Amino acid sequence: MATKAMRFLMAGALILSLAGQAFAQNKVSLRSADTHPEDYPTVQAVKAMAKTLEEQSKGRITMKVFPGRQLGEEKDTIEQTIAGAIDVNRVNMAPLNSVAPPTAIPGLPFIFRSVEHMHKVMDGPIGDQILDSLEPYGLIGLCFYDSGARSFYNSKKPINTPEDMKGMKIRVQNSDLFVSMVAALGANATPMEFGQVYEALSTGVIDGAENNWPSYESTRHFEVAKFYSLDEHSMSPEVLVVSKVTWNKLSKEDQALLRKAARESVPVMRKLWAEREDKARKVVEAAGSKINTVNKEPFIKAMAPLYDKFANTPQLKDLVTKIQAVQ
Ligand code: BDP
Repeated sequence: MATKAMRFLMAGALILSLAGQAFAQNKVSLRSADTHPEDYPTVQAVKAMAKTLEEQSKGRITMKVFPGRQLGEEKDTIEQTIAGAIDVNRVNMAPLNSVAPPTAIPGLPFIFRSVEHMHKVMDGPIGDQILDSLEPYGLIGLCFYDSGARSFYNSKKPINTPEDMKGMKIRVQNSDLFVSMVAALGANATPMEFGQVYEALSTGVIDGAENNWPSYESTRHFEVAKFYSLDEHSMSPEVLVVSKVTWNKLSKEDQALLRKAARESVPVMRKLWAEREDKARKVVEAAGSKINTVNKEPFIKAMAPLYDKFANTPQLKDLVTKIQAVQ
């Protein structure tokens, strides 16, 4: 027979263990994927977010960032994020175009007049509408990060007009929009994962690709494709998403914390991005890249039909009109 004192102690132990379990259940540890290397602005921004999360939750929420494709190429990590095997993912919008059509709209050629225009649109209700468009497909959009403007680069010659691109094999992201952009210029689009581009350029499987300054530099593509032609055809931004499977396991409070920490990482990213664009440009110039500016008019004209092709519902057309109207 247990004595009164023993029963008291046992009840106390039970309460402590239940409280411990509740605390343990509240612990959240997240895994986040990124294709870029450790020192890239997107990776550093998500790390800043992880720090904020840890501080604001008093160590209860942790997030480990896996850079450099450790969790796979973007196509695979997107699938895994939708399935709930990866919690958080920083990707470009392009590979999400086939998942959620509204994500293609900010990537449309020359839709933004400037970086300021892009910030104003993506920071406001239109940006929120695009983030929300991911939810039916199993992803919760948290925030956008800068990605500058994407331009063509190749191993053959400077591109001054679309005619210069005739017959060139150009790598694009896994996105019909990007395939169509390159096709509209008379070149052959080759969708390929980011991690395969260096080798494909150096072996001549492709003649060129397209990206912003920091990616052209960080991948060292400039070593094997030295002509960088600043047509700046797309400003398809980066986006940070959470798996809906993970999201549904979080309390309302933790969901709010994640949203807040992500938003707070945006100005951090923008500062790092501006610095990195400058640095990347200097690195590739010093390494002998041949950079030329182009008259954008013939590019704008050649790619104009893509607006009807990709903004092909009243809702998507409205999105285009609203973006263009933002002053
Ligand atoms: C970079 C994006 C990255 C993409 C890559 C690409 O930051 O998310 O994977 O382009 O071209 O600018 O695949």
